[in-house]
Amino acid sequence: MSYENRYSYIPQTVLITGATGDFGQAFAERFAALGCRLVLAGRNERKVKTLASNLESSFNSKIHSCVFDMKDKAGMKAALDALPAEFAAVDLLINNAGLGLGLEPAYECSLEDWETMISVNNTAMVQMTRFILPGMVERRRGHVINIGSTAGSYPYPGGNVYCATKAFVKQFSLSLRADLTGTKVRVSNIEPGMIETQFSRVRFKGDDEKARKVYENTDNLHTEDVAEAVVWCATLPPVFNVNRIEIMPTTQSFGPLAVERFD
Ligand code: 8X3
Repeated sequence: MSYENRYSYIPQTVLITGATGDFGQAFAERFAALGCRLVLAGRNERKVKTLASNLESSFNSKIHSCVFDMKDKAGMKAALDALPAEFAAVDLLINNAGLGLGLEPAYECSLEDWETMISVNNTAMVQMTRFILPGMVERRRGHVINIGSTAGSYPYPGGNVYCATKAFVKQFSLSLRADLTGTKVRVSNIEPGMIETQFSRVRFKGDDEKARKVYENTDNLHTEDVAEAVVWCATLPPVFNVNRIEIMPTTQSFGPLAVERFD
């Protein structure tokens, strides 16, 4: 059986937000290897163009680069309106752009960090989905894969708004399914736990030492592991909708609920 024949269904045009991030690059590589056309969205033009040209030379892929900031709704809309015809019929949207900022308690952390997380993880994600969805419904072909987090189900100290944004992503994904009954459009929420990426470096604002400690002295999962789950969902036969997948390294699990005790 050839590599491609392992798959029951292959999306034709895949739009990935946050394409130059660790997850984004891993997803882009896997879908490029499957021969999909890719729309790579990111805000750093040099990084988007470099990723595009690497994938073009490795996989001979057809790639369209979109450069805009997820917080810029007009820029997002303009980039989507300007998609060349051969990239316009997006049949897989991967809402991957997102970030965690800070790990301080709710009464001490930065309000601006909260606003940024809500803006990227939620507002921009729903805007992108709303722009792309009508075409999928009209063509009766499409799949929205959201990158949620185990943080959307299991709160932890300092997770405050990050956890809340990912709970929103989970419930939005499930609610979309309710609206999309009868349209043949699929929705999946992929919910990674601790994965060794730049996530902690961003969360700790470049404090490499703090970020490194998150992943030290344990066995970690990597971006390819999450990409495997995304590709699995996206290449199942159209009748098969994966609602949610939670992924954790075996080394990560659950702790007891906190109880305040008095002396
Ligand atoms: C990132 C996973 O556990 O750091 O979404 O919140 S976690």
